Amino acid sequence: MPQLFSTAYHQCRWNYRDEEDVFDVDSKFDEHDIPYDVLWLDIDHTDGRRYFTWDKVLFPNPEEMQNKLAAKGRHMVTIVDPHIKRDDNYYIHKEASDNGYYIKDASNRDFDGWCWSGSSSYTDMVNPDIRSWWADKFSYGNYVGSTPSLYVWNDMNEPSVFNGPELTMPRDALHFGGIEHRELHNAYGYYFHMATSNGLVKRGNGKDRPFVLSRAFFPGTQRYGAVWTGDNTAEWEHLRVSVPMLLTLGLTGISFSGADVGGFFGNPEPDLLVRWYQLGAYYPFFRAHAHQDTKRREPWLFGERNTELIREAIHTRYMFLPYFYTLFREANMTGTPVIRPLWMEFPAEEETFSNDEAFMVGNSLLVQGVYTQRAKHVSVYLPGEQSWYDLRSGAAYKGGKRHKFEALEDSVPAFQRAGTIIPRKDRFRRSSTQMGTDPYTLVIALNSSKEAEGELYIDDGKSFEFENGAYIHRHFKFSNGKLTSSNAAPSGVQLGPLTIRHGNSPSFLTIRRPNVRIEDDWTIKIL
Ligand code: NBV
Repeated sequence: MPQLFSTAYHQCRWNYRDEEDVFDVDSKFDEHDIPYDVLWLDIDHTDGRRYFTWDKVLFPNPEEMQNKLAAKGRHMVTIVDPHIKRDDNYYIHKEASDNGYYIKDASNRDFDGWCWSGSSSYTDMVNPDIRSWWADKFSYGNYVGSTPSLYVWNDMNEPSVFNGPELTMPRDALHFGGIEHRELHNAYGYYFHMATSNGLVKRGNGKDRPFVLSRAFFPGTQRYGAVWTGDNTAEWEHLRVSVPMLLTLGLTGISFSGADVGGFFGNPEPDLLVRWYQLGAYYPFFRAHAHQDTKRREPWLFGERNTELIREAIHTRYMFLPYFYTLFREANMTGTPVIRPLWMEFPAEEETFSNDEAFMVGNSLLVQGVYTQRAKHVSVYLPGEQSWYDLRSGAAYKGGKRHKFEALEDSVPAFQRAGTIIPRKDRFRRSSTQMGTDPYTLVIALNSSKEAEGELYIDDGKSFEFENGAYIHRHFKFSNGKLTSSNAAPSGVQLGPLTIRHGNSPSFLTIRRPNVRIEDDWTIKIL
């Protein structure tokens, strides 16, 4: 189960140069009224790419920096890669080489390869003792300059070796137990991710859930953190293929995945960047990222109108956080992916089989990307027998049919399925943390029998207490003119406005202050 903050929006770039840059970006999000939860630091925040260290000139006060962000409910992520600089003055290298913790080459010497840190060795994460040693490096005492609001990014863990065959480790390199690299290459990144993730759990004495993003993965990775699809390019085609890639990952059990919003290489034209935000807002993992050689592209750099459009896209994600979190719980319990190909929800409809341009978020929302520049129209197939409600206008459209919509600038087409109830939080805040006690909005989309159902899962968003039953899981049902909430557990958060959609736009009913608590059993009768 991810921490709640990590399901919100992440701002990344290779690299945010120094503390001043960090504060500038952070405050510009506020100036432009754009929420975000996490600011990321890439390899150049370190002292010569020695991970677990800070460049003392660029980042002289890392703790203070993190605390300033944390005061607004925000977090930081720093990168920790597996290539260890072979420098005797670097404590990680010293300990690893003294203890014999490195992967060996075929002649049984510490494998020496070239990577970001120059001549490097790689710790043997297949060995549980070495994983445990690595995990200890994340304690606040060992990782100097880290604080509880700091989380981690594992890159290059395939492992990448610049001067190796196919840019990786030679097949005859030797691991724990004399096993050759060829036997476990695909699992190395997974073990590295596991060790890092365990480190974050350990540093908080097992209380808080970890957050670690990894580039390499393997079956089981979903237990350790999120993944992303690696170095894509700022091209329309890369926006389009992000959907089948993420859908496939979800189907393999790895739900918490995303693609670099905006495209890692190259400079997106504003239209592409905006469309990417509009689609990326529905990726399970939502992070913008860019290569160091690209032009700066924070959301406010493309004129007022584009800033407004990006703000709106990010805000949409924040609105749907309660729904996403409920879906992450479902994935956590059953493995059902957060985003799903249409055929998963509508297996009887052949028309859905080859459609990988649209997808379902859970069973209630259908999202269609816009994949061409200055698109005038978008064709959307709406499956099933029930209608679909346009998220923006509330208008209802028939299912089992392809529709041609005008491509609106302000969002990609998205629809709520009739017969569903989606929990939202509609108040505009700076970060997900600040939305903690905000009221919920239930959007009730009635089907042709005037019924609808949905769920809401809530916990503290952070600890493992949910495993001991500290959560609220409500089931909502609307039928016979009555909305009923069933199930129980403690909290104190008020239910906010209810919007009930029925028939064609603008026929919907909003109950602004139902005055009931989200954790209680209740029935609201609509006369
Ligand atoms: O650490 C630098 C980059 C990183 O920004 C990117 O997200 C990774 O996929 N990293 C790859 C290494 C260099 C890529 C050219």
